[in-house]
Amino acid sequence: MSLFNDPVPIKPGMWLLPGFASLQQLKPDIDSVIAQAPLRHMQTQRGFTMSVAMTNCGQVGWTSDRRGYRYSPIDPLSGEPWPVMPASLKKLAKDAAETAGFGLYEPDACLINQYKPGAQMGAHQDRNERDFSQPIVSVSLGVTARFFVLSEQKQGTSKSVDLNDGDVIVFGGQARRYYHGVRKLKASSHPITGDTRWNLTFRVAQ
Ligand SMILES: O=C(O)CCC(=O)C(=O)O
Ligand SMILES: [Mn+2]
Repeated sequence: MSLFNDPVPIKPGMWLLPGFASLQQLKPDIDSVIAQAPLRHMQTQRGFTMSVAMTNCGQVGWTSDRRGYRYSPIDPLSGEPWPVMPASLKKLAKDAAETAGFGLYEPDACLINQYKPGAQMGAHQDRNERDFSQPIVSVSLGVTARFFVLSEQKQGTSKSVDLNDGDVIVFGGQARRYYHGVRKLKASSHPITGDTRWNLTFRVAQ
């Protein structure tokens, strides 16, 4: 492993792995997941439509509708199981977790987020998973976005990090319940993804 990929601490339990992921390697497998389970803008319980378009692969997928957030083994759009998590994606998540000091990571869910200019994700905790001892691995591809993190409280001063193509964040331990989100994506262009940012969020959900 090169020095370039040495983890950079963001907060206790939260690590940035600069340039750890390769868009060229992952994009065909992301496209294949999307061909099987199309991106969609989910509804929240309160009736808002999310600005980020999402889909999933893995044994379970994260979904939201007027009944709330949950993991489901079935894609509600198709009534079929979510696409299998491609080996390339799973390997990347396992390698990233290990590099950040979390060994034996076996994610069963990968949420794929697509951000177009203006899309954002408000401050939230990832808390629909059963086992909080397992970290989250979050991969950024394409256009740069500003990620922010708070603490276990939703208020207070946030710390911001610009996430560039290939950057990976791993958060576990005390950071596992930290509130985090993504600021409104600025209009910008990436040679491969155009105006788009992709994020892959791996979890051990069940
Ligand atoms: O897009 C990102 O960088 C964060 C995504 C996220 O926090 C989530 O999907 O829960
Ligand atoms: Mn999250």
